[in-house]
Amino acid sequence: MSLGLLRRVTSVLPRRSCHGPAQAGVAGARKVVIVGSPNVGKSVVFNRLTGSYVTVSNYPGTTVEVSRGRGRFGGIEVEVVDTPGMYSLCPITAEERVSRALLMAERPAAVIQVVDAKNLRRMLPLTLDLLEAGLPLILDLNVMDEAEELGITIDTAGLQDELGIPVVATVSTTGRGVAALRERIAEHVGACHRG
Ligand SMILES: Nc1nc2c(ncn2[C@@H]2O[C@H](COP(=O)(O)OP(=O)(O)OP(=O)(O)O)[C@@H](O)[C@H]2O)c(=O)[nH]1
Ligand SMILES: [Mg+2]
Repeated sequence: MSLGLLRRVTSVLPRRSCHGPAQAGVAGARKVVIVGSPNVGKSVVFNRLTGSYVTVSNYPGTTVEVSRGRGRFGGIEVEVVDTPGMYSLCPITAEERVSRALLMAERPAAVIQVVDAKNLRRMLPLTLDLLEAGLPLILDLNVMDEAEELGITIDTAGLQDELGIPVVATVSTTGRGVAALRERIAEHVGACHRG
């Protein structure tokens, strides 16, 4: 997908807000929801963002497991949710249905889409789906170590401008870039807190 096309698409997107899609919310802590295709490092990112107390439970009515932990961003405590892998917001698998339901029901203050930086082009359609849904998105270009080994360079600032959302590069296994990711999350959670 060309950046020009991305610009045209994003220019007509609804304004993103943590008060977001008009779905029923869950009372209590603010939420940060981690989404993305299978096997891109979502759970490693989740572990980096949360403390040691994590609960794993089946999503109601399914056998799909969802992990929840607590994290503190900019002094505000939030619940962080690790979702099963999804390719699209139009669900086909039970895992995708659960991930979509979580996104729509929990009114997240921030949604982190973790992508494998080696396969960015394949993962951007989900980015556009998430933006079109009006979700407060942060794009995490993960597995940057392997992308760099392959000689792949990504214009992170350019992508950020085109998409109009924060874009960070991480190597979640070593923790590289995670501080920047935490800062972007703090901005979203803080804005939601004030708004
Ligand atoms: N080299 C490298 N490997 C990574 C990085 N992040 C995650 N991995 C590896 O990628 C594999 C998948 O990581 P997970 O966190 O389980 O991925 P996931 O997205 O949660 O996978 P599903 O829950 O199955 O969709 C593991 O072997 C991780 O160690 C990274 O930044 N660099
Ligand atoms: Mg996982």
